[in-house]
Amino acid sequence: MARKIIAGNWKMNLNLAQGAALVKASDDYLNANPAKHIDVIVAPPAHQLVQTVKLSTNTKLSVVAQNMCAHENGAYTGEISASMLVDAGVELVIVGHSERREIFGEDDALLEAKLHKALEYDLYPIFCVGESLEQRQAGIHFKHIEKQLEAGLKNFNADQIPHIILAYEPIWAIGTGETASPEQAQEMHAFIRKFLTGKFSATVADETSILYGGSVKPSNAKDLFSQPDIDGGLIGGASIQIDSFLELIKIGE
Ligand code: G2H
Repeated sequence: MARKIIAGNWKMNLNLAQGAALVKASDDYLNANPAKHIDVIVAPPAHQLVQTVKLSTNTKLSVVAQNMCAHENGAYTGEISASMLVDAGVELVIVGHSERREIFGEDDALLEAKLHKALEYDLYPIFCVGESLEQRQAGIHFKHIEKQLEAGLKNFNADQIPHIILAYEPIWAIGTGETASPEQAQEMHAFIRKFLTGKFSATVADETSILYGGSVKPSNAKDLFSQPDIDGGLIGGASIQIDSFLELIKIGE
C-alpha cells in the first residue's frame, strides 16, 4: 500500500519565527496523536531547512526542500546541492513543481537529472506533473501527463520507483482557488497508476504515493483524499496557516 502523506509547500512564505511556530504545532500534534497513519512533510524555504529539521522531533514529520541543483557541486551561484540537503538533515526534495517549470524554465531533461541525483543521495523526490488549462481544454491532458512521466522516469528501474513520490498538480488549479473536482483528480490519479503498472508493475503502482495538489483546503480535502487513487496532498496556500494545516493533517488520517 502507498504511504498516505500530507505535504505542506510553504513556497516563498513565512519568516523564521512563523516557520518555527508552524512546524512546532505540527510536531506537537503528531506527538499527542501517536496512532495516526499519516506521514507529514513540510517544505520551508532554504534558509529555514536546518531550523525545521531540528524542530521536527516526531518520526512522522519530515522536511522536504523545495528545489535542488542537478550538479554535484561547484560554481552554481544561488543553488543548493543534494549533498548539502543531506548535510542539513533533509530527507526529501520537490522536483518539477510547475512554478519551477514555468517561471524558471526547468525542462524535462533537467528534471530527470535532478531525480537521479536525488536518489543517488537517498533523498526521496516528490516529482510533480500537471497540465495547463489550454492543454486540458484541448483534451490533451492525459497525453501531456504521460509525456512528463515518461521523460522523468524513463531510466529508472522498478525497485527505485517507490522511492519517488508523485504529485499531480493541474496548473489551472494552483493558487487559483479553483480545484480539480474529486472526479477529475481521481481520473488522472488512476491514469498515473495505470502508467506505473504498464511501465513497471502492479506492485510498484500500488506502493507509489500519488499526491494531489492545487488549491487543497480543509473544505475540499475530505472529498479529494477519499478518492481511491489519491494518497494525500501537496498543499500550498492552506499549509502556511497553523489551523488549516492541522485540520488537513486530521482530514488526511
Ligand atoms: C500547488 C500547491 C502546492 P496551492 O502549487 O504545491 O499550491 O495549494 O496554493 O494551490
